Amino acid sequence: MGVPNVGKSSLINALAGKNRAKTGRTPGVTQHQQWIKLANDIELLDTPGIMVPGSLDKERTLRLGLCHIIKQKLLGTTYLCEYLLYQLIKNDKLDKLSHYKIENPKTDITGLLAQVAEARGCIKPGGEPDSEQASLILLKDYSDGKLGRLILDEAEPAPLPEDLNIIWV
Ligand SMILES: Nc1nc2c(ncn2[C@@H]2O[C@H](COP(=O)(O)OP(=O)(O)O)[C@@H](O)[C@H]2O)c(=O)[nH]1
Ligand SMILES: [Mg+2]
Repeated sequence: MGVPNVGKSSLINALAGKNRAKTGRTPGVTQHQQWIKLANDIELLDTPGIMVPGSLDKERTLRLGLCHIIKQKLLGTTYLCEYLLYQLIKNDKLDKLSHYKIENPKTDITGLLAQVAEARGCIKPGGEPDSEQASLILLKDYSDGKLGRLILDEAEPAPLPEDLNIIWV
């Protein structure tokens, strides 16, 4: 069991040594429970992903969307790109946008998506940049690691156990 799109079905396939369970890069690929037989009388049950009940705060929702744990189209791809841009700025990684060979990438999402659209030839019939298409490109490139590694969570050091004794030698 686990949240969507973390590799549950892929792990079962790896253990089974064959591709019995359907896998894919978006959440909701596994729609039904499916028993998969391994050797030696062991069966594994593949299940659709489960989410923590209740509502999540806005930022957690966006983080899960960027990782394809919540469907991106449900949240809005432009909105997700805006959060991705915020994360690139916050982590001092705007230079990763050099992937698109854009001179002076804009730091507002409307401007940036127009630049990506032009760089990738996504132009609507009237000649306007297709920002929707550009947002899909940006999100896919992030997922594929083409914009570098970006940790979305705030990483806090784990507290040390109270009874820990450190002996310096
Ligand atoms: N990089 C990487 N990708 C993985 C790994 N395991 C699964 N994936 C990919 O993650 C995506 C989701 O995998 P899937 O098995 O369908 O996840 P599920 O929804 O939890 O069953 C697929 O595109 C897999 O190819 C892994 O160990 N490393
Ligand atoms: Mg699955």
